[in-house]
Amino acid sequence: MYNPRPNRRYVPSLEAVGTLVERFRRNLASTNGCRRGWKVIHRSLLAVVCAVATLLMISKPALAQQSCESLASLDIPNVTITIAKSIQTPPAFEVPSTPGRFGTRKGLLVHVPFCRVAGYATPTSDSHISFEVWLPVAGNWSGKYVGVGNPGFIGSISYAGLVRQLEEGDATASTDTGHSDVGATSEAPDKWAIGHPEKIADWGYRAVHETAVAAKALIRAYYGRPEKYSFWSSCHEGGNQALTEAQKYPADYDGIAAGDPAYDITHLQAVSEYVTWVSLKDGVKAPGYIPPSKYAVIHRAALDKCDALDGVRDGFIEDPMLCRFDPGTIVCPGKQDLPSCLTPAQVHTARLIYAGPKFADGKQIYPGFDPGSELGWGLMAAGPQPLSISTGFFKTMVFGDQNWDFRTFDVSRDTRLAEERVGRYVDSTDPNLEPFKKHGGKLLLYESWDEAIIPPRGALDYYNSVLAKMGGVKETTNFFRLFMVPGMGMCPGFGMGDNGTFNALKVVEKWRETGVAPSRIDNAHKVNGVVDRTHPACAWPKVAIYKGSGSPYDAANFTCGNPKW
Ligand SMILES: [Ca+2]
Repeated sequence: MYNPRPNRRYVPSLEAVGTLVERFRRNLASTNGCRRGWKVIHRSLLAVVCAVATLLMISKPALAQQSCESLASLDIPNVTITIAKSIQTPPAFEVPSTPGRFGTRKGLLVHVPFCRVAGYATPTSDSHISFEVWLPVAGNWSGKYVGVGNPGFIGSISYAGLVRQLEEGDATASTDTGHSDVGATSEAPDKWAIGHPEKIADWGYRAVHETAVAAKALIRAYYGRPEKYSFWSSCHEGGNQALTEAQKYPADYDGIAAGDPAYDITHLQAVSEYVTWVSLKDGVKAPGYIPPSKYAVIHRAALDKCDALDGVRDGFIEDPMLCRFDPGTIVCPGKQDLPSCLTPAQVHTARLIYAGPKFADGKQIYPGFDPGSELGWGLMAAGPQPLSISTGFFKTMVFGDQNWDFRTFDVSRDTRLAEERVGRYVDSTDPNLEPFKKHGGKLLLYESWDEAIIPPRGALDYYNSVLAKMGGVKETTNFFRLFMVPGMGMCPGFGMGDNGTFNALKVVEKWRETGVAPSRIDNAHKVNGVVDRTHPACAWPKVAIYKGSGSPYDAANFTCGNPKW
């Protein structure tokens, strides 16, 4: 078994080597300096000096490998290490269970030996960003660092993600994003944010970056060399963290997969709250309330209208943006309220969900939901309680009042308030990805057309804004690609109601490591663990096109092409 030992007696420290290199740099400036010096100093002596200096400048010096326990005293600015401990297996290591909505269940096991480091970062006086960095023993290390993301306003470390990556052989890290949501409830989920703008900023963009910085310092110290590549793959808020990193900290990651990103937080929370408000503001007995039993009725009608538009009736609407479905076509006859149709008031509610919210001046705040999404409306619209995520956002981050009543929501006015009060902390909408591109980064953005909380067109909006900023398709698709995924559920393959095999991390790793951009990602859909269909996702704007024969439930019978419909 590998047993890392400090070996500092025989290897100069990084600081010492750096000082030596810097001294040569200053004295000689460059190899041009060597050539000039050639004329005035003894040739053989200077040749040796120049050769040594050049070697030192072009080759990264090997660092000493430090023991796991010695990482406790590693000096990282604004970081305190609280645990640095070698975990030997077997027996399997049981991850400490943690309470909270997103806490860790008992019985989560790690089967491989590793160095467990825990600590916290304090970039501001109000910050306390807890993190854990897990380092496989050197013989098991893939050479990669993979950051683990957080869904929602999560205030706990994602141990399940750490276990997954560690057992893949990756050095990995997760943060609680600077707050704990232990004790939070659906009614008052995010009280940590009230009166703490710096904690909102930590959640909004800083915690993931601080964690990446600490993780990389620990990696360099433990293995004696930096990671070969760093990757990020996560979904929902983790997808927003992905886009935030690409925009604000382009050197943190070499490859980033952003899934169903909670893009443009203030406007996204506005559309979620809007849907919950239009559905539930008058209670579940109001005429406009759509009982969840009718979602399937609306979904069936949408499929009847639009499934075949893409050339094959297979249960998927390949491009919902071309679907002109009006729920008014299934209005009940007379004034009846039957299970198989909608009342006029319910038609009105459904139309608002499809349309999405607008500012008072008519400008769209965020896109609405597309035809085909109906089976997922329950999270926002079933009630009787409003959606806790967006209601919690307005209660605490915008109004600072846990008693704020969602029925008073005014989407235009309150979205402006959200922009004004927290937009600078939480919104990452910068289309300029030039620094990330120059870093050599690859960005895979994927979005499920089935999203039940995040309108899928938000991802398209961001993609199109980057296309415009970066100079078009050619200049963008060599480092940034979008995949719109039909019919595979939210965050396909990401373990959230996981019923697919979409592995975005593997795709972006391959892209970064081989330089070959993905143009098609085949997915398998499972029922009770058994694959019942496969289907391709294509690099936007291409879509899956049925070849005209064979099973429509087999990806082999589709090509990626430009829509002909
Ligand atoms: Ca279809």
